[in-house]
Amino acid sequence: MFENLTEKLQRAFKNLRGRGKLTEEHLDAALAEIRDALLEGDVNVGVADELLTNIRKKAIGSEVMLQLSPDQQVVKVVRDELAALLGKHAKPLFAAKPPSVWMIVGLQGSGKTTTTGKLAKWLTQHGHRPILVSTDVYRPAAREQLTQVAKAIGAALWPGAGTDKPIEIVKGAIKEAKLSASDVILVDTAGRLHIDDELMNELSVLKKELQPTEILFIADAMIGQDAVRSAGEFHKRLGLTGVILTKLDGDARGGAALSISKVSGAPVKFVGLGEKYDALEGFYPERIVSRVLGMGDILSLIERAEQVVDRKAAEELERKLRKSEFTLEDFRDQLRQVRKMGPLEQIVDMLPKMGPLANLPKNASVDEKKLKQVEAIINSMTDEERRDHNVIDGRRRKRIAKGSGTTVQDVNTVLKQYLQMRTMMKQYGAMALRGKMRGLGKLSGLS
Ligand SMILES: Nc1nc2c(ncn2[C@@H]2O[C@H](COP(=O)(O)OP(=O)(O)OP(=O)(O)O)[C@@H](O)[C@H]2O)c(=O)[nH]1
Ligand SMILES: [Mg+2]
Repeated sequence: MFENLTEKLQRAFKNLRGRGKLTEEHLDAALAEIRDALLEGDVNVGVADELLTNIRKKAIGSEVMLQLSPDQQVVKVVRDELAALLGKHAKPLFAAKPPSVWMIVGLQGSGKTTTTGKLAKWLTQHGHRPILVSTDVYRPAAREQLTQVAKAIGAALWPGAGTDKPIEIVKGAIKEAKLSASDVILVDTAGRLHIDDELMNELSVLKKELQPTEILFIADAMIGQDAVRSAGEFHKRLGLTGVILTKLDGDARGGAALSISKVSGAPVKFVGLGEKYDALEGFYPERIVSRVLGMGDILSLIERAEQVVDRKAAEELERKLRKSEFTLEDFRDQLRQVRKMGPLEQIVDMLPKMGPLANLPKNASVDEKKLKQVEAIINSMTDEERRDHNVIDGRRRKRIAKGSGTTVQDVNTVLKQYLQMRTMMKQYGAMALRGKMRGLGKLSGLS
């Protein structure tokens, strides 16, 4: 559903790749592209601009995450801000004492009746006993339509025969629910515009009498920003508990999904992705964000980096680098951090083979055993040796080799790599990760 947006965003990120450092100029160029992508994706202008302001602030103000390159850093900030925009996953609400009443409201043709069927199916699958009732007394055959829906999914239905007063119909359904131990009453309503006072008033009265736990606005994603606006109007008038976006299967832009909860003030609870009754999904912001960014691999890399990065240690390392105090001890800490990120093969696979990592062989085999060996060699040194490699003469090298079960040649290789890494990291200054990643590449060449 976000195909176009995803493609454009990826282009914007790509232009940041291979840059040594994130400058404001590059960032602004990327942000302009991101803005275009959002607007073309039919994201509400106000929402898009607020999002960009936040992204800019965070991208510039953020401490450099050592594990991430400039484009990955921007992806991370965009991901965080999109997640903040969409909020937390909102669960459907049930009454402490059943039956719960869920009112289904919205514009004409938005998918209310179909969604009522989908919800009944979802509830049944989650151990509930729903009963359906239609209060659409205006459109001929509307109630018959819901009867057919109930039949198709094998759900209970209250026909409400003998009256055409919505409130009477629902009261009958509540009685029936108590008799038949149904725990959720799904109230389908007639489509209406928020400016239709009489019909809006009908909903207010229903709300007052029924005390529903859910008033769900059914929004047709295909009408984009119009759906967003009417959700806001309904919310003002009725106090919605949630929004269900339908027809997302037919919407390649997805802007409504990104703006509707922010603009309307009501959380999206479900999305409809087709005409069938099982085409309903809970709305999970983090999944949506992953879909929008379409970068599963990089996102999981970012998550792993976040898990292991010890910010304090990173800052300390930066300070040392600036002062060229990077010792063998630090070298070992770096190795440990890299190893904490998980099986190295996986990490290397996730990295874009561009920029500083372009030199990594395609199927870089990073040998965990070799890394362990490096660590063993450094472990066999004395504190003094780890702090100042200059004291490690021939005799000491022999001792270290013996202590770590390696050869003098292995010890020499580690010292050489350490010195190379130190030089390189000095050159890159604060961009410590690059050094680390290169160190990684170099280590892979150990075997
Ligand atoms: N592709 C797709 N079509 C949907 C979805 N939800 C509903 N529809 C279709 O939208 C049309 C209108 O659906 P209804 O459920 O009758 O809409 P409604 O809001 O009850 O309409 P009124 O009662 O007349 O206001 C039907 O053709 C549905 O099959 C969806 O998620 N995806
Ligand atoms: Mg209907």
